[in-house]
Amino acid sequence: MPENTTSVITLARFLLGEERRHSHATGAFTNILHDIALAAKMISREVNMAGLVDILGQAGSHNVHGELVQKLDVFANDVLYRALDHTGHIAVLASEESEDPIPIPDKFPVGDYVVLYDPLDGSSNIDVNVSIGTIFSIHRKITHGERGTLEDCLQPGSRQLAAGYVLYGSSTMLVYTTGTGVHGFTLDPSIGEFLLSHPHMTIPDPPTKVYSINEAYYNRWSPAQQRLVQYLKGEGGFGSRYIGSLVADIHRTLLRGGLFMYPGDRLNPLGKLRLLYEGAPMAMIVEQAGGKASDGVRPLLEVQPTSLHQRIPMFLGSAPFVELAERFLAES
Ligand code: P6P
Repeated sequence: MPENTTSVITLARFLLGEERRHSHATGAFTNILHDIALAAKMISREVNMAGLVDILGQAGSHNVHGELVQKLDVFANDVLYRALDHTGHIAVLASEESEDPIPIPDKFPVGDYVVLYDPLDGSSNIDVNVSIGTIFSIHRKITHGERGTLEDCLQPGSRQLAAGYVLYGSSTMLVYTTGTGVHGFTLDPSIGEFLLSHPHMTIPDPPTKVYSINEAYYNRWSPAQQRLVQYLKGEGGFGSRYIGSLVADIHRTLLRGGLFMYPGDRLNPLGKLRLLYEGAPMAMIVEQAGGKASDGVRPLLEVQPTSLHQRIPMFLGSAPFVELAERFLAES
């Protein structure tokens, strides 16, 4: 065997290995991750074709947040629903694109798991070919009825069984954690398989001194937030990188280290990003990779959701940098 060859491990093979390590595993969990991966392959195909077919442009309708919906958004939302609705593992679904929880149709069996997803985050970047992503979060049902309810969706991030994202970039990557580390898989479109490419992803130490924030909102920030960014770009000696697509910005932060911030401001005190579909899953991933995730005051994973689409300020990345941000923000 040639030196330094790496084994070819498909996502399916890896999931089976993980399942074997948990004696109580029923395989339902493995199947859900497999179903999400199938949807990801279909979305990847459309995203990569987007520039070639008339799928770009606004679908005309608006989502629950008043944002224009792009046709790929609609496609991604539909594909994820159809990959999960009939499997018999799901009690209830929730999508960032849907106002209310999505029940499993009566004609299908239900199960014990809750899947929340942002089907295509960063979709405003589709037309300019900037990386976009799918984000997912998996909980166990906590109510006693057969079918899941809103209460099953409103669980704190600390109770997530799994979280992950798919990054549709120069390559399509699926990154997920089930609480025992973070693992990355790269899609080989020629064979339609996600292959293990980034086992046990951990944020580098020492981290790269990069901060990531949209500075166009500087004048709306609190004085403490302004002082923090002034320090980072001045005395702190940080560089700046901001893609404006959460999955891409977080993926870079995982691989290089740094500090991603989307703070609240005087117009939007809780910021723009959603706790259930963006904050909680990304917080689980970053913390499982050895980083830290905060809302500026407390751990993101401890925030108890009160509504399906509530927003949350986000400070994620290398632990020393998140702690630095918290210290600055603690000063009035
Ligand atoms: P802003 C993309 O629209 C998104 O939802 C996230 O992917 C991204 O992190 C954020 O919004 C960018 O927002 O206000 O900087 O354009």
